[in-house]
Amino acid sequence: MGIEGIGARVARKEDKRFITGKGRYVDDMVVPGMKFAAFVRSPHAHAKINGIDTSAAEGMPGVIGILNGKQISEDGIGDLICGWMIHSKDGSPMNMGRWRPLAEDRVRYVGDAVAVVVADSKARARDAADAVVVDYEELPAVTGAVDALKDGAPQIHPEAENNLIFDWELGNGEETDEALKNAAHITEMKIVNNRLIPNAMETRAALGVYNAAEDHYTCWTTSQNPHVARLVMSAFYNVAPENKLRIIAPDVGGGFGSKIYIYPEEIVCLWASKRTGVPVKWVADRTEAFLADAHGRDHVTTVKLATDADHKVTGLKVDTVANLGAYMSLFSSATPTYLYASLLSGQYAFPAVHANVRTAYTNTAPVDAYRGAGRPEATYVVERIMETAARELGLSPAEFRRKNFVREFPHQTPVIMNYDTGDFDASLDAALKEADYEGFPARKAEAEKRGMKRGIGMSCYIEACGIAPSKAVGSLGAGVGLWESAEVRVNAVGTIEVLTGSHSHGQGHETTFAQLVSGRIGVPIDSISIVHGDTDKVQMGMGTYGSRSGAVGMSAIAKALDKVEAKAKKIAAHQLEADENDIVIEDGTLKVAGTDRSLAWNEVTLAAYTGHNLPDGMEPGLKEGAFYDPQNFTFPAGCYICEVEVDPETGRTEIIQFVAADDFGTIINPTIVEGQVHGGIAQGIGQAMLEGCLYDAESGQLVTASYQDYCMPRADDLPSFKVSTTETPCTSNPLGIKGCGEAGAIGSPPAFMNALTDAVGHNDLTMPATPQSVWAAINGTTPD
Ligand code: MCN
Repeated sequence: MGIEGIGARVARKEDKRFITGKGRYVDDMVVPGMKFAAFVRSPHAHAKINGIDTSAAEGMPGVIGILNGKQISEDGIGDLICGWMIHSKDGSPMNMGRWRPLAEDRVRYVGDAVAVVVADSKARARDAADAVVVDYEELPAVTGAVDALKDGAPQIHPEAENNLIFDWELGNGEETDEALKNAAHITEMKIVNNRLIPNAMETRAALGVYNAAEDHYTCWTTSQNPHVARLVMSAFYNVAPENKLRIIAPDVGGGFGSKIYIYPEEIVCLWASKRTGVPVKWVADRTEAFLADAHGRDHVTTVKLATDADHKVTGLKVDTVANLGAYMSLFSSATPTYLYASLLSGQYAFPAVHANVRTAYTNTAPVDAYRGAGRPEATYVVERIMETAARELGLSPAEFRRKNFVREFPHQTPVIMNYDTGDFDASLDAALKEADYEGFPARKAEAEKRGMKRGIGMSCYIEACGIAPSKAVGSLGAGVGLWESAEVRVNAVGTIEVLTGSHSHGQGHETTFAQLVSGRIGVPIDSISIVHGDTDKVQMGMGTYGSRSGAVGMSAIAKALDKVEAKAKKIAAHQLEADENDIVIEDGTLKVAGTDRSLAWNEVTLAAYTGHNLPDGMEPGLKEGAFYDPQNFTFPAGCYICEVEVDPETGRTEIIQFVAADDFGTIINPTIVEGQVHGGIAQGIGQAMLEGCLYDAESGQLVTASYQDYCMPRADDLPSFKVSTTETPCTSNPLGIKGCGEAGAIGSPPAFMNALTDAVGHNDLTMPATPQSVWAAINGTTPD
């Protein structure tokens, strides 16, 4: 591959190893003497542990050790915590219950880990884990957040009375109430955002190795942010001191948020390695993934939208109950608060917005960020009610939205966010044109003749990526700042290694990050290596989530490149006897502007290391690092239009077309961006049409614990998406990038549901809108 800069459609460099089966995942790692872990997990949603009998299991073939919660406590391993402190509106801190890596006296959800067996094979470890007898005393369970907050609900943690974690608010409450009082029209809805299970292709895995000779720990793990894992395991969980702990996240087969957190299993594998004296590997099977990966969404919301006589929105009032599951996962408190309520203003100049959010413990798996993390939930609320209000007012949904768009930037919303740029008319216009919105009535009439119900719906989403700035998010309760680090190491021969704190697990960083460097220096893309995912190679980083790696990770690289280029120019100027300000870097050469005097890039890099002919006082070498702390979020936005046809005989919905017009600011690689949008839309349609995580309300059993019951979207559920982009560069990072990794999953569910409700002619449908529920909605019955 040659020189490929920003904007080039470069094929993903990393795909060669992925599609030829050469990726190296945690399960591919083999170390001498390695043994295998299997977890003993609770079959009950809520129970007291009266005792654990390991006698039968201990004698089974191949068993090396069986370890439990008492032992992990004895060794001083700390509680798992949520790192984002939220205060309730009365000023009190959130009520965080204790989460032990192995439950000691009580289990709180089906799948809660109680003990671990280490044996010489995976199968033997599993057999012995099945032979461990735990004496449980069952307790009543509650799985829904609304029920959990009712008087008399089973108490899950002594620290959280009535299971309430916090009762929090954001926005201008009085103005919103006033707007509702004076409204010409009020639209009101109850909205459920269904619970989802992440389902990354590679399940979670960990390989913990304690080296007693060096008193050193290594953990290979499926992490989106190995450095945060090291920091948290060291500073908070007391697993190992940071200087003696190496975390490696090699190739990771997708995460979608579910691999941000530090789960009990990686802690236990490291600790068990020290306890048993052997390296310990664990790879989740798919059932464990369903049971114990952090789930997503699960909000119940009532929302009111006030409009005046001129059809301008005057206020939005939102009341949400969010299910956080049995324990507070690492970022769980941020998702239903600052990542959710702060986007309830949407693309609109709403003068007043107020959100009240109550979060509850339930006897279900922990809930945390899942592709979009709060932003799909907010967009679903805003875009469902905007469409519904337009219908109630007899207006075109497009024109009602247009009437309320923000057009002046920067725009301060009533819910914290300050939108730097955007052009919402441009994406709406592009989507309307591509979807042939005007031609829809004719298509509907034609479908009716065939006995089919046709509907069209849209969503104009905005989201916030690259949480920033560190100082502000710190004051809002975040335990860490969300900057990023980079180091650009230029070799003597001119090839370049870029070390980054971002972590690629499907997003194509090895390609896009290299494009930035290739374009700036003029070095072939194959001469640039991206190094990530290993705390011994890259000192520190904040990792990948919140669609931040382009805007924040690449900006750190750009900052380091500035320093590299400045030094290279000084060297060239010295050798060419010119002023450093006259040197330009173009196509792999350093030229004196306006002359024919130049040096090749590799002549300069060689000079940097031979060190014979450098400016006086200059240190040899060419290697620079930078930390980049963004000053604002980026605000990608767009318009999605979905058109569906429903067969009233069967309730089956077919998506006839799906149009996406997105604004991601400057685009580094259009092919990668389109891939991100495609994947996101597929995930969003999965949520809207097919996927729903269900717990049995009485027993607390996970009913959807396999692919027989949990339906993921497949190719034949989806049309060929029509995607395009408009470009208003972001003003808060040097590259003008806005994040693209989550947009599809954020914008698509409301577009689909707006189309479907348009087709069936009423709003009584919730996600997932399965054929059964659509049929029932058409025929006026309630689905079971
Ligand atoms: N990019 C670009 N131009 C832009 C913006 C981004 O070319 N204007 C490129 C970036 O350089 C990067 C990719 O697009 O190669 C995604 O960038 P970005 O939007 O910054 O997102 P991140 O790299 O930070 O990835 C995180 C994001 C999130 S939050 C989830 S969830 C998600 C997603 O990425 N999980 C994924 N996409 C995923 N894709 C795969 N295959 N697997 C996952 O687990």
